[in-house]
This record gives sequence, structure tokens and C-alpha cells, in this order.
Amino acid sequence: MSPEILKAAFADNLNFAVGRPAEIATPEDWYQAIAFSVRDRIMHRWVRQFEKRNAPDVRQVAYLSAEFLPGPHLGNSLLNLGITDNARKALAGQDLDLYIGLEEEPGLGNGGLGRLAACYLDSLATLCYPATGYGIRYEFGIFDQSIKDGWQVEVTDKWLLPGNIWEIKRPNFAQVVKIGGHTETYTDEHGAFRVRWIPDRVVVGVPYDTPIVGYLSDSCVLLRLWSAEAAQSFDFADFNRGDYYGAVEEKVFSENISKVLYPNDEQLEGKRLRLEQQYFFVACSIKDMIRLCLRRGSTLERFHEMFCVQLNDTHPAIAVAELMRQLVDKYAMPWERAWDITRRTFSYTNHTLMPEALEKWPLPLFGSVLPRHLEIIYEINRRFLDEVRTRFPGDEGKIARLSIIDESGEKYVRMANLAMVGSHTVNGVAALHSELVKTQLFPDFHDLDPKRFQNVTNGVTPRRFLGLSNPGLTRLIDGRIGDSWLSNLDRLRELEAFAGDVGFQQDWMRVKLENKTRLARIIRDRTGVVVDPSSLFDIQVKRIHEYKRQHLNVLHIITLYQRIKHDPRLQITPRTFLFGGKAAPGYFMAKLIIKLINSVAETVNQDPAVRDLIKVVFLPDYNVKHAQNIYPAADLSEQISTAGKEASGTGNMKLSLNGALTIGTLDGANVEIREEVGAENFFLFGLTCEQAARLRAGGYNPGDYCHGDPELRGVIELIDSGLFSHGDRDLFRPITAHLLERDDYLLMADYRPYVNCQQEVDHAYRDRHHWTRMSILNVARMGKFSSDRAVREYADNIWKLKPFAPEA
Ligand code: GFP
Repeated sequence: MSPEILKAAFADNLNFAVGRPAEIATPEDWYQAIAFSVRDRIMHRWVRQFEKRNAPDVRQVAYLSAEFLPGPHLGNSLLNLGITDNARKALAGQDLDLYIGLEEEPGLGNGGLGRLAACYLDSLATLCYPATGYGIRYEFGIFDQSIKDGWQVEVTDKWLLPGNIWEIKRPNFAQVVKIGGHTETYTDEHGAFRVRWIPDRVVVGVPYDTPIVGYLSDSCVLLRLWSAEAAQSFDFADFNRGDYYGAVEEKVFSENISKVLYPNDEQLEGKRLRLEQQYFFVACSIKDMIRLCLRRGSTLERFHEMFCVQLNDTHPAIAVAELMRQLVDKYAMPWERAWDITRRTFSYTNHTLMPEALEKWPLPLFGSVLPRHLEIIYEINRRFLDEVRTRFPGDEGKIARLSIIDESGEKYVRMANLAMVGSHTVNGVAALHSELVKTQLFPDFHDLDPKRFQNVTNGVTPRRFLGLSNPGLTRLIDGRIGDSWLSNLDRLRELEAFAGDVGFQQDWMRVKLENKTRLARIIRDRTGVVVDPSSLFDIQVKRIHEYKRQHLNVLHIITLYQRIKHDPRLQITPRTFLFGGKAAPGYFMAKLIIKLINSVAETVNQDPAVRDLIKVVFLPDYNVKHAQNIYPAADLSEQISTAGKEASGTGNMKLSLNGALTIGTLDGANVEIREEVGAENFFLFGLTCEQAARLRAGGYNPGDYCHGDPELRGVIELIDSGLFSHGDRDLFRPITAHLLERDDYLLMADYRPYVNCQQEVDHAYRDRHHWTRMSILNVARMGKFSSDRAVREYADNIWKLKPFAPEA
């Protein structure tokens, strides 16, 4: 598409869609005009493929996810359409990057899980798989984070306020969803015994569609997000009676369902609205699929041939019972047939081993929101447990563990068990994690049917996370191996040949320095802290959680601080420690860790004795947009979770793909990253998963580690002395006391190996040529971690899905 055509499109859209004369158009107006023009081109592709996508023999994947974190669309869509350069030319002299930067991102996810879903949509589109991502159009996404006096403050994310150009409302495909009430039995006209659900209320789900265009593929997939509306915006009966407030109440009540994204790590028990949210989007999505299936002239007997449905964690697991309800209650299918179709339709991805993240709903709550589903779940469970009993007679323990209903105390519905029973395949998200899913999480299900378990190691899209966010490195790589690697990441291997090339190394270092300089400017503008771009950029960006161990990183920083204070002539490699990440609003320890980071930063950054050898920065409001500036600037990637706790990680992949070396434990996908890049190009430390388990089993006493290590003791004492808290000795006591007394995440045991490993990093960074060689090799060997590879594995091994050829 030539610059001239784009120029005309921008002018047209400024005129007709935005309605502003060019002479007085603001940057926001220009952003809109460009976004509309890009959307037009995406729509053109979308419409052109309509026939192909909807052909009766085309099988589709529906990716059901309560979270999608796509990041801003404009820059990525320009890249994927291959028109960024021409758009720049068309804007002759105007700053495209400024306009791109104005876009609010849809923060419709907490972190890894939602971002993974967005990467998969990018790859599904790029590889021309027919796919729809189904989710919730939260009016308020994940909160914006600001920092006041070192503490996290949550601010409502009003991402829809400026309008959202990328979505199209489709009221004609709206669905009605029932909630609450009771069930009753009746006999139908054929004399068959049937059940119907009489709800307390109904809400309407209205879909908003965002087509996602693939990279140079001409193909699109759809992100269809449901928004809740009242069945009638006004209750006219109430209104006519003069009860205005009563009339709008129903509207407010209904719209609440898609109002806000729940942050992770909060107590969910009793969160009725969250269960309603999950059911709401699942019910709308299943009905939408049924509509499409019937529209294509198929019968529901073939539902599982037309759709494969991926459950992204347990949030959409209620889909199993909902499809059964539709098939049995509404379409009068015999139970056995309906169950066979259901089992062939669903597959389930597990993303966490953390017990508190495995969803379960108190039975009374569940029954009051979804009375019919509870009955269906009882029936699924009864039949399932009968089978188990015949295979393991008398093993009541096994039966209790496998049951969808937890009856060990207060009764719960276990959503993971429902997902397991109702799916043909379950997968973990990294090799180690998938093993732990078999052996620790679901050993009884594994005994029952080992063939059902698979692994699909996560992947990330190289388009957004290298092509878009690191144009300097992209150009450098293109210059050596051509540009086809962006859709065939294995081709990065060809860079190995240049790893020792001094000229290439210098270019590599130059690009890294440019990226660090740019980030240093952002840091200064956003926090006021001045950092030196030539220092080692040591980066930990991810949700704040004790298992991710940001506080282990802090212990190392304080260790260095202590050493510098003790020895005024000490020489160490200058470092900038950068943190980013949100803590769940109700997660006290995570919020205290943020305060600790900021407090240490305040002390260390201002102490002249430190001689600027270390700087500590907490960059507020970590999100996709900021991540895109951070990854390219990283020298060192902190992946230091307690082994066995991080299912996979994807930040580890993005950082390494941008040339950062990893310091990490043998956890999640770190294990595979290390295998790929080579042990000599990875800084490994810490307990393995087995060692951690043995240590715990043998009676772990964290205090012993502290008492036996004077340096560690000094660090803890320094925190407790009030040095970082203006004399307040109690402020951080919950952290230090927990470390000394319980230390669930084994920081004390891993402290010394970590600090020693950091010393190796310090030495290694001094040999810049060798470091750069390792950095090049890291990038060259990251091919495996493309989301294209992951999506192909899902398509081949789980979904049995074929790509379709888009129109030329
Ligand atoms: C979760 C897991 C991560 C994993 C992602 C995607 O992330 O280890 O990489 O899912 O599979 F914890 P969060 O949503 O919890 O960030």
C-alpha cells in the first residue's frame, strides 16, 4: 500500500470519521484518523475471508479466556500489515510514534495468562487458523498503579473513556443469559421427563468484535468480547409508576457483571459476581457457537467437529456444564450422546500449581447462581465416580480426590476437576510444569488416563516483542539474515555464525545502549531517578508475588549496599536494578514488598557513599506498553521464583529474545530456555524442585540459614533497624519475620547461591565481548519460544485443526 494511498486514507478518515479539519487537528485526532485507516484495511481482509471461514467443513478453535491482554493495537497492526514505513512517509514530517503512543491499552488481564492468550491470537492469525477468542469486555480493566510515598495506589482503569476504535458492536448477535432462580421438571410433548430452569433474572450479552490481523498473512482472527446489558434498559412498568430509581436499578445490576476485572491473588470465596462473570461470558460464547453451527447448516451432532474449545485455565470451566445443559435441556439430546460431544469438544490448559489459585466455589453459592448447572454437575460426577469405582473398587480416598465436589469440610465445586472430567486433553505450559501437573496436581486423574496429559510450552509473539518494540535490533538482525525470521523464529539460529564477529558485537552493543538510553529517559521522566545507561540493567518485571521472590532480589541489593558501605573503595560493576509489577489490592505482603523496594531505592539512591554504583528504580504501572520499552533495554533478566512454583513464565522468553541473559532457578520454562541457549549462557542458581521438596519434608528451618551467614544476618538486621523506613523498626517486620520463621518460598535457603551467582554476573559483565557473544547466542537460540510453535502444537496435537488459505 503506497504512501499516497495511505495519505489519502488518513485525510479521508480525519474528515469523515473524526470530523476535524487538518489545520486544527490535535495529535489525538490524528491518532484516530490513522487508527480508522488501519482498521479499514483489517476489515477489508476480514470481510474477504468470510466465505472461507464459514464454509461448512471448516473447523474452528474457540479460545475461551476470562483475560486478554493485547496491548495497544495501532503499532502492531501497522507492523502486521507491513505498512509502518509507508505510514511514516504518508505522514511526512509528523511523528507516527507519538500517535502510536497515545493509544490506551485494553488492560483486560492480570499478567501472563491474558498476555499469552493475546500472543496466541497473533499466531493463530499469522498462521491462518480459523479462530475466535471469546472473553469479557470489562469496562474497567486491571487497575492503573501509581506510587505514593512508596506504596502502591490503585486507580480505576477507564480504558474505554477515549472510545475504542478497534471494536465493533454487534447487537444483532446479542445473547440472553439466565442467572439464579430454581429448576422444575416437566413432561414434554413426547412424554419425556425434562428439566427447565426458571431464573431470577436475565441479562443480555452484547458482543464487541475486534479483528486481529496476522503478520503479513492477510488473515484475521476475531476477538469477541461480551458486555453485559440489562434485558431492558428501563423497567417501564416501574417507570410509569413513578419509580424512576427502581427502573434503573435493574440496568445497573445487570451491567455490573462485566464492570471490572478481578485482580489475581484475592480471596474469591463468596465472590458471587465473579462466578456470574464467568458464567456470563461462557454462556454467551457457547450459544454463539451453537448459532454459528446451526447457521452453517450443521446439526449439533457435529458440534465437536466444527468447534474445538480451549479452556484457558479453570475460569471458563463452567462451559462443560453449559454445553451439556444446552444439548440436553434445550436441544433434547440424550445424555450419553451429549456427553460424548462435550468430551470431544473441550481441552483444558492448567496455568498454575498454586493451590489458592485453583478455583472452587462454595456449594450454596454455586447452587444459588447456577441451580441447573449444579444438578448437571452432580450427574456428571455420579457417572464419572461410578466408573472410577469399577476401576478402583474400595478406594474411597481416590474417589474423594477425584470428585468434582469437595466434601472434606464445607462443600465446594472444584472447577479444575470439572475441567478435567469434561476435557479430552489437559496440558501444562512448560515441560517441568506438565510433569508436576501429572505427579502433584492431578496424580489420580493421571492414574486413570495418562494419555490425556500433554505439554505445550508457552511461547510469545516475536512480532510485538521484538519487531515492534526493538526496531534497532530488528534492523540489525535483518541486515545479517534477512527478515523472514519474524514469521520463522528458528531462523534466528543463523545469527550464531556472527556471535564472535567483533563488528557485529559492536553493533549489537550499540543497539543495546540506544535502548538503555531511551529507557533511562523514560525512567527519569516518570520517576525523577537518573540512571546511567552504561550500567548493567538488571530487570525484574512481573506481577508482585512472594513466590516470584522480588524480595530475594532486594536482599541482594541490600547485600551490595552493605558491602559498599563497609568498603568505601569497593569496585563492583555499576548496576541499575529495575522493578515493575502490580500487587493485588488485597495482597498485603506483595504491597509491602513494593514499599520495601521503594524504600530501599530511596535510601540507596541518595547515599553518596554508594557513588552511584547501584541505583534502584520501581517503574510504576507495568503494562504491555511499558513492557515494550523495558525488554529491549535489559542486560539481565531476573527469573528467580522458587523452583516448582512458576508454571512457565513468558517474560523470561521476551527478555531473552531481546538479548538479556537470564539469572534463574530451574523453574517453569527457565529449564527449557537454559537447554536451548546452553548452560554456559545462563546464570543458574538455587534449589531444584526435588531439593526444595526434600528440604521442606525434612523440616526446613530458615532461621538456621540466617544465623549461619553473617552477611545475610546483616541484611535482615539492616531492614529491621529502620534504616529504610525512617526509623520505623516495625514497618517491614512482617517480611523479615516471615522469612525467619516460615519462609514458604525458601529465600533463606537460596540466598547464598543467588548472591554468589550475582557475583558471577558482575564478573561476566566486565568482559563485554564475551557478554555480547552470550547475548547474541541467547537471541539466536530462542526460536523454540515463538508462540507460532506453541500454536502449531495445540493445532496439531490437541485441536486437530488445519490452517486455511486466505484469499490472495
Ligand atoms: C500464569 C503462570 C505463568 C505462565 C502464565 C501463562 O501467569 O507461569 O507463564 O500463566 O501460562 F503463573 P499469571 O497469569 O499468573 O501471570
